[in-house]
Amino acid sequence: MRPVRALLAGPRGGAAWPGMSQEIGVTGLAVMGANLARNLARHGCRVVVHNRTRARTDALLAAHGDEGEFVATGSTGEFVATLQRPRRIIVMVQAGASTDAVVHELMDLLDAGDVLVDGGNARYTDTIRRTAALAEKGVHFVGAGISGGEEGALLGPSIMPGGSAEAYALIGPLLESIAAVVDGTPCCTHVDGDGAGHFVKMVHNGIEYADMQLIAEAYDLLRVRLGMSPAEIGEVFAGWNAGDLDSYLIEITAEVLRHVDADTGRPFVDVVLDQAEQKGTGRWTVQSALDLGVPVSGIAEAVFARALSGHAEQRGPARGALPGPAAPPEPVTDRDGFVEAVRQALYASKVVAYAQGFDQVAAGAEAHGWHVDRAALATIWRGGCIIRARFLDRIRQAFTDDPALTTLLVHPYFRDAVAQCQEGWRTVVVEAARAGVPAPGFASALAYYDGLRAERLPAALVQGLRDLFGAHTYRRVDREGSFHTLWSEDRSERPVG
Ligand code: NBP
Repeated sequence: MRPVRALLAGPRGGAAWPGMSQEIGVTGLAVMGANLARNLARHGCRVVVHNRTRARTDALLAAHGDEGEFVATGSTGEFVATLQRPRRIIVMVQAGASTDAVVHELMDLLDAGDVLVDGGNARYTDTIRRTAALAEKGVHFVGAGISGGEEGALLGPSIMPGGSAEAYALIGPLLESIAAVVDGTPCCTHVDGDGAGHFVKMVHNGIEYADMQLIAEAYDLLRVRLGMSPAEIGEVFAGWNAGDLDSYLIEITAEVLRHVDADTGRPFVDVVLDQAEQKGTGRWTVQSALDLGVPVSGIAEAVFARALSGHAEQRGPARGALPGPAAPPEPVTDRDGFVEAVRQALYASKVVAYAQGFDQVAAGAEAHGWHVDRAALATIWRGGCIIRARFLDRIRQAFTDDPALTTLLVHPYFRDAVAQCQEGWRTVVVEAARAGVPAPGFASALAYYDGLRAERLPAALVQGLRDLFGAHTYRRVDREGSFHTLWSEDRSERPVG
């Protein structure tokens, strides 16, 4: 076996675990579990590994067994029996029924004080349920959101563990040692109790949906309105990545747009079916936001845009039947100006999407009695995860300046940054509508911004309608209390309650 110390810390890895005697079990060795196990081994852990199908375990050891100290086990019983107490186990299996099956099997074999970490993309309500069930046995259950895909799992992900403080004391330092590191700070923090970790991971994924939708709209507008090639747009994105928009998603957009299909020689984006798929975390985010009453319109538009793209049976007939603008839009004469306007629309809409996501985190925390430090969350999203971006440092600063900030949009930095983008943002939304190019992310973000800053909203009329047809009552601007108008009688007003 090669000396473990020589293999420590990949390019984004954290500090080595101090003791070298630390031990952890990983069960579920598909791409994420295998890479996490390797990351742990590279950081000096003795990693006891297990997978339902033994072949995966053998493949991991054959390919990477020399990267650290691995102990292969064949059955769940052997896996648990091999681990030192208190046992620390990370489960990396498919979320849902598979996680329940694994947790159920392990539950009977674990003892009070053991820590079971679910690093999969579990629904946070499932995590709350599992935490309560394992607590009855005194087993600590930690629902940990892990972001960064397979590369992140290997080189340093962003980790969002929930669970009790006691559990974090047992597992946190170990997780911090394998997380990405930004400015010397590991991208891992104890989010708060039971489902808090998976809740914020869900919102993280929702923001990721919104971010990608906005990027796609920017690409589409540049392509349709300016006739730019994907490779040229890739160059634009690469340029943007050197400024305020600097982020992983902008960086990989440039890469995907420059990619050429080897078979046809055509731009890669032109040979990919235009129907985006989803695994569910975006949908969960919107469902939760609806329950919480938080308007995450950017995330919702992104989820719906993917759904619309997938409805081929509607898109086909509509393509020929629904007319677009009567006259083709005027060609854009100021091409550089339009590119800059699209950049502004992208930046401003992105700030709105992140602001809405952080609002949902605050609302979820309040509803579930968690204390989630939004500055700490922005800190651990700066590296390792899919939404890592330069401006998360600004978000961290904003919530550090004012932990009770009602919306990111009113923090002076973001207020001014968005204000500077406003003209381009409005121009792009108008241009998109005129040209018949769908830009639901840009348009709804702008509508949200205008809704927030409006002196008066037409909600007053909505209240009037509700009172007329359903006697739902209303409040007045000039008096306390609730009122109802006798619409079908003499239209006099009565105080209610
Ligand atoms: P998958 O989500 O594809 O799951 C495959 C693993 O689950 C295999 O190890 C498989 O064992 C195991 N498994 C299944 Br399926 N049913 C099982 C059962 N009833 N009992 C025991 N094991 C079972 O793996 P992944 O893509 O590595 O993702 C793992 C987790 O991490 C998921 O929850 C995923 O949502 C999450 N995640 C993934 C990413 C990503 O980029 N892929 C990023 C972040 C989080 P087998 O080998 O015997 O079939």
